Amino acid sequence: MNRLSATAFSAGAAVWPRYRPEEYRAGIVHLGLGNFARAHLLDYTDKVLARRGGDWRVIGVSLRGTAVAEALNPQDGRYVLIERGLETHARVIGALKHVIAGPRMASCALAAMSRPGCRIVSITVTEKGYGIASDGALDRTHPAVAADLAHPEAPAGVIGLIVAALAARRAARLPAFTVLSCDNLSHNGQKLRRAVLEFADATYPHDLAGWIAAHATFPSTMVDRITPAATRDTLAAAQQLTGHEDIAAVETEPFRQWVIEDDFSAGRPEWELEGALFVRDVGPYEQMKLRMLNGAHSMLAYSGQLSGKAYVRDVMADPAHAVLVRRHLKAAAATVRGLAIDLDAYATALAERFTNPSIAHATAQIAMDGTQKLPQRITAPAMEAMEAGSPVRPFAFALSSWVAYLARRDACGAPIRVDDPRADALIAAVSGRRDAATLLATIAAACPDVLPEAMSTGAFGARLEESLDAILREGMTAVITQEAML
Ligand code: CS2
Repeated sequence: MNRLSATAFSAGAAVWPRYRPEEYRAGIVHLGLGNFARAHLLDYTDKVLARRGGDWRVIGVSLRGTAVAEALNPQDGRYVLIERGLETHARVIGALKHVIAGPRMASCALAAMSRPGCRIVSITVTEKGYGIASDGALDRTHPAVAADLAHPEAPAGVIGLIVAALAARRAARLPAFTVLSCDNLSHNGQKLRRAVLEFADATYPHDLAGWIAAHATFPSTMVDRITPAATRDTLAAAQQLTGHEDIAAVETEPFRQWVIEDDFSAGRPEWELEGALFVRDVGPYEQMKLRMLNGAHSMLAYSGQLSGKAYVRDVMADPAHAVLVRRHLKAAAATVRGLAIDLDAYATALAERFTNPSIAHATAQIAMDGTQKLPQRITAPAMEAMEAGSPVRPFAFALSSWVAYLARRDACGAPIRVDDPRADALIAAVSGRRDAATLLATIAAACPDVLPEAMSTGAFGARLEESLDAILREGMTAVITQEAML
């Protein structure tokens, strides 16, 4: 069977580009071309190109491995996006121009970002990919940041690349691009700006930081689309839907949302034509989404993993567990301020999205990188709920589920390695310690940004210990049933 490409004849049930992608040049360099970017930024951009045209195609960058380039470049950047809801819809995306991928390609990425046509550098590298500490400062111990600080002329990390590209643009008298972070960090643009300026200050003379501060913009964004990792089934479906082999196909849900601060230094596609919402302050939207959707996700991922549920939909199929999801959504909603949105309706819609039987979203995938995710998803709302006197039990349950997940043992009684950039510290904290009080104390000492003193002591600390103790003694399934009956 032939591979999908720019010259492939349209076949199958998929919708093929209704414009000629090759007529347009690239205007966006996207760092971190994973499934999410392919289901979100590229989907919006592709639809706007089909309506309006413009030099806004996307050059994708993925410096971790060459697989993305090997999949997409022979396909001329084409891939099929499969939306799975009550019905299945598939569209061949034409907005991706080509991909620069692999650890040795950082200089090519830098060249693409330094070209006159690059007007936006957008980013989805996940929370851990930046090198930004939870307080928003540059994390100089982050491996990519440390390497780029030592060799700022040959960067390979996000912040180093942005600074070097902006330095090259300034030297060439080119305008600065907009830096558009699309990851689930709170105040993503604002934090990235601070870290970029700190890096520029430490590495480049002649006040590059001042030039960046004056000319580049860093709008914050809230992004949303549940996009599981592609599987063999995805590729089989892609083949059936397009009549071609596509090894870069992505599956996603029908829902999508994008809220963006309208602050672009060098223009932007009219994403609002496709439903993106441009606002002055993304803060409240981002609180709503991070605390409700992502917070509930993290809770159900750890408790799901510990009660034998491989997918989010399996959690929702267990009535008691689904009660805990709704309880979490309600407690999180109580901490969201400043939005004229019906949060009950938003919570109901989230529970429906989690239930989607056609989306196989692995709880193991969401459980990854807890130390990077929990501060904005659970810790921040829990602290605010404590101060406001609103319900905190759901937050305590989420955190005790995480600690119990970290403390899992294999058949030989050894701790199971977790996927987290701070895995070493976490494993050291849980090894040999089996009672709830000691586990909580060691985790709090290792991760004060997840479990600050105010939460590991006092009334919240006592609730946390009681909850963890119950999970360790009675097992997660029993605790879910008990909690749901309260
Ligand atoms: C999930 C998110 O993996 C995770 O941690 O919570 O990727 C989530 O699916 C997206 O943010 C949805 O927009």
